[in-house]
Amino acid sequence: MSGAHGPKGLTRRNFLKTTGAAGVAAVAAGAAAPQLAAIAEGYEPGQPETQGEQIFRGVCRPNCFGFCHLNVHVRDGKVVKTSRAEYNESCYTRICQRGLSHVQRIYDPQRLKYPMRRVEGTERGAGEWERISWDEALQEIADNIEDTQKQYGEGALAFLTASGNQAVAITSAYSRLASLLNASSIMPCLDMGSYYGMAAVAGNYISPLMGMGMWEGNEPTDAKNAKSIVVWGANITDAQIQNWHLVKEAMQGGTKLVVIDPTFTQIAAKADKWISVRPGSDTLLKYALMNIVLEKNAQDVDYLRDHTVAPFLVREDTGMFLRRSDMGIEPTATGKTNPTTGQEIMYDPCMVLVAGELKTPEDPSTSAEIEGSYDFEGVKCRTAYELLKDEIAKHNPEEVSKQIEVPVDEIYELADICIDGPVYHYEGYGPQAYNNGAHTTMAGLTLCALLGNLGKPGASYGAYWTVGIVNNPAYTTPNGPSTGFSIQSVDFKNVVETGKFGGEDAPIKMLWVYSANPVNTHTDTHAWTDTIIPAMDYVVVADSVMTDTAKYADMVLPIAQWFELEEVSNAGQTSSLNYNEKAIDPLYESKPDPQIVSELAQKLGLGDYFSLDNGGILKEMMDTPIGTALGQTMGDLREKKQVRVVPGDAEKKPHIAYENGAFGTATGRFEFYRENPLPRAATTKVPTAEEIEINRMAHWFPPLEAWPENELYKKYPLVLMSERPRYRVHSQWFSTPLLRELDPEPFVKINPKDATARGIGDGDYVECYNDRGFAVAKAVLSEAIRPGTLVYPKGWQLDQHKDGGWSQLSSTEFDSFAVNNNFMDVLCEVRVWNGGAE
Ligand SMILES: Nc1nc2c(c(=O)[nH]1)N[C@H]1C(S)=C(S)[C@@H](COP(=O)(O)OP(=O)(O)OC[C@H]3O[C@@H](n4cnc5c(=O)[nH]c(N)nc54)[C@H](O)[C@@H]3O)O[C@H]1N2
Ligand SMILES: Nc1nc2c(c(=O)[nH]1)N[C@H]1C(S)=C(S)[C@@H](COP(=O)(O)OP(=O)(O)OC[C@H]3O[C@@H](n4cnc5c(=O)[nH]c(N)nc54)[C@H](O)[C@@H]3O)O[C@H]1N2
Ligand code: SF4
Ligand SMILES: [Mo]
Repeated sequence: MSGAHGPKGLTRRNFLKTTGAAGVAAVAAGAAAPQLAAIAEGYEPGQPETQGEQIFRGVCRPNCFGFCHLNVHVRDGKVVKTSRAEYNESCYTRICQRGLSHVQRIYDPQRLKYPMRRVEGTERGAGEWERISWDEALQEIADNIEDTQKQYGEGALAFLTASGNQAVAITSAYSRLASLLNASSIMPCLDMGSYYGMAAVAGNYISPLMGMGMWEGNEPTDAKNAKSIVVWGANITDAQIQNWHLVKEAMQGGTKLVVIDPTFTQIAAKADKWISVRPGSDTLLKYALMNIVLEKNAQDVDYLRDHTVAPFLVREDTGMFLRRSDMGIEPTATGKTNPTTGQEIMYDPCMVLVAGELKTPEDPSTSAEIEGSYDFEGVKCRTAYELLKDEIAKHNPEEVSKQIEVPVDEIYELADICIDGPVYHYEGYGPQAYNNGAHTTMAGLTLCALLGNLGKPGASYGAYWTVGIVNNPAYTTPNGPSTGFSIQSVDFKNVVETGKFGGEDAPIKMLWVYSANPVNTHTDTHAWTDTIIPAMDYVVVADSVMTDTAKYADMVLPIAQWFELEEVSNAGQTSSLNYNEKAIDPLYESKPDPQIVSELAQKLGLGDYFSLDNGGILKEMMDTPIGTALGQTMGDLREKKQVRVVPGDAEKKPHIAYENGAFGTATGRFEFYRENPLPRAATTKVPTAEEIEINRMAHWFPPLEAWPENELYKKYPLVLMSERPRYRVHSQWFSTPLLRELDPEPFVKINPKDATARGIGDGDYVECYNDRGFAVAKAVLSEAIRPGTLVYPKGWQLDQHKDGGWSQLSSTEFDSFAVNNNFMDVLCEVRVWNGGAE
């Protein structure tokens, strides 16, 4: 990128001169903000911790998946530095440039100081605010809640959250309030293609011990046990930087690295092999690989027979498995409960073929065949494996090579790598961010099941991310779950436009946003600013800075930053609960979210439910019988700081997904074929019969937009993809001076061929546009970008662009089964910016 120009007094040179954590504090001293100079005064770089300095344990918790432990250094009640703290599992002792720049984030001059109300008579988004007292602010909110619910019903009040802060006290406090008020929830649809794809074929793995393997896969520390790591659209050096050392260590031990990505990313540059796949086409590549596996007779028949639905007979008339009950034998009770549905599991085995005879797979003498068919009372039944083979046969490597623009030799080479396991397939969130994205995850797992490349050290397919189950319904839902609507964020616009959901009137009229910035981070900015927000009578945003979403609020509440309250983080890739101490008092008039909720509850006559402070809420949530049994009480956490919730040990015994062929599906097997595909969540869309068929198995269909055959392609021939910024997590740290010096403004990377064809030079301001919107950014010409694509680092606030904004260009269209944001399924065109002239 050309020409870094940061705030005055903060140059690239003086940053680079200094080193590490001390460097950050030193730069903080020279930064423009007077507060920073004041707090860092007298602090020498590298100085040992002295008397008068206290160090608190902090957990850095944007959802970058790292949840690094930090030392929060405090002097005279002020944070002067953050440095790396030891994790109990030392391989997870890490920190990055964002973790090192918290001082500037805490004392950010742009930090919100007081509750602010939109000036009456001004437009939402016009930026006219008046400072008001907490009492006034909360009274006004309480009045609006009461009026809205009285007029439109309880569900007319909705809360929306995303991944701004994954922690126990905040989530529990809001859940308790929302359930008591019977409010609706606007559910985030982030990374749900991958989530749905995994759950579809491998099941939801939920157990109190494991936590919730929402995104499953072997723990990243297991990558070293693989012969090869195959990265499918993960930008690990930038987006999952905390795991790059694990990949590097594996490589030093002899593991090969292959990267499949349209872009020649940093990690692709470090790889033994890079395959530039056409955007949105990974499912085709995976089917071509399966085709080669069968051609080479490399499938793992034992694995298929014992751990997948391969031998189950599928009825041609209904698409259901042939079961013993089809023969008139009633299902019997097992006394076990399905962890996903909560329903009792009935024993009604699927039938398999043994030497041409129907048997149940549990029969110890059976050696089920995975190939074959059977005529059952005139209904043709074929094994599920036969159906998979049909699907695989549709995609031969030569044909796929043309479709995805990857030489056929490279596909064969990749197939050899996949066959020569164990292979650690590391899936990122790029391939799943298309309308067909869930199927790439289903296909990847199916490829691995075909090869028996699951459930063993080094053998994995996935994107590991867990949530420690910290659920005390007695606290979060004291009077039972909310009766409000659960609306998916990509569907919110549809609900607002129709006023209906699930056949009922659903007039959502009041929205409260916390730990989220949907105008910026969700698809289609205009859907939010022009349809959803205008349909609300009242909007509250709780945040620490004036985000794109906060700008459209009627009331903005300043929240306490992460180190200003006690918290427990319960998510991420480190398999643990992580403890965050309160280091300083909340700055200015800011308050922790749970306190805001509690004070509001007093005004709503719900005060009795909210007598606990943060520490009290945490105790209530953690010191449950199960928390005590598992050693996860607040006492444990305060003492140990980190408590692993996933069995095993990060280094010696990393978590292995689907170990011993155990899957959380209804059959307990890997279901590459499904009898009864269900959408991930209820929406305003009713799945068609064709969509149901498509969702029985991983299936190739083109992305909604990003495909050359699409009509829109003639007008908008460039696929617009985002990447995670090194210097922000989504929109967080957007105003941190140190990071802005390194990364001062929005840019977009263009292949020189595409740029030249449009008269675009390096450093020109360009406008990327389509029918939905536009964004202006600096052009960076780069051979690393696949011709026909553009790549922009995401997460800049709207007013940081010369004009427009990236999320204006994406759409709220979604796949009715995966119900996911299609962040990358976007076509656009680019031209030199005319400076805003009409
Ligand atoms: N610094 C930083 N770290 C972050 C975040 C952040 O905002 N900033 N966000 C966090 C969150 S919530 C998430 S979900 C993760 C995401 O983690 P990643 O998925 O690793 O991050 P991305 O940068 O989105 O990388 C996706 C990659 O997929 C590629 N890609 C796009 N389309 C396709 C395709 O069709 N096929 C293939 N094979 N590749 C494709 C892109 O070129 C890109 O390199 O990062 C987390 N970490
Ligand atoms: N173009 C494009 N857009 C994307 C993606 C993409 O690939 N491409 N990826 C998407 C993905 S995977 C994700 S996960 C989303 C993330 O989307 P978001 O969760 O909306 O993004 P963030 O910017 O991390 O956080 C939102 C806000 O939470 C606030 N916050 C932090 N801590 C607290 C707290 O304790 N209390 C309150 N009240 N607020 C707090 C932060 O200040 C921030 O303004 O972005 C999505 N957006
Ligand atoms: S931003 Fe992520 S990687 Fe960086 S210090 Fe924080 S948790 Fe760790
Ligand atoms: Mo995400």
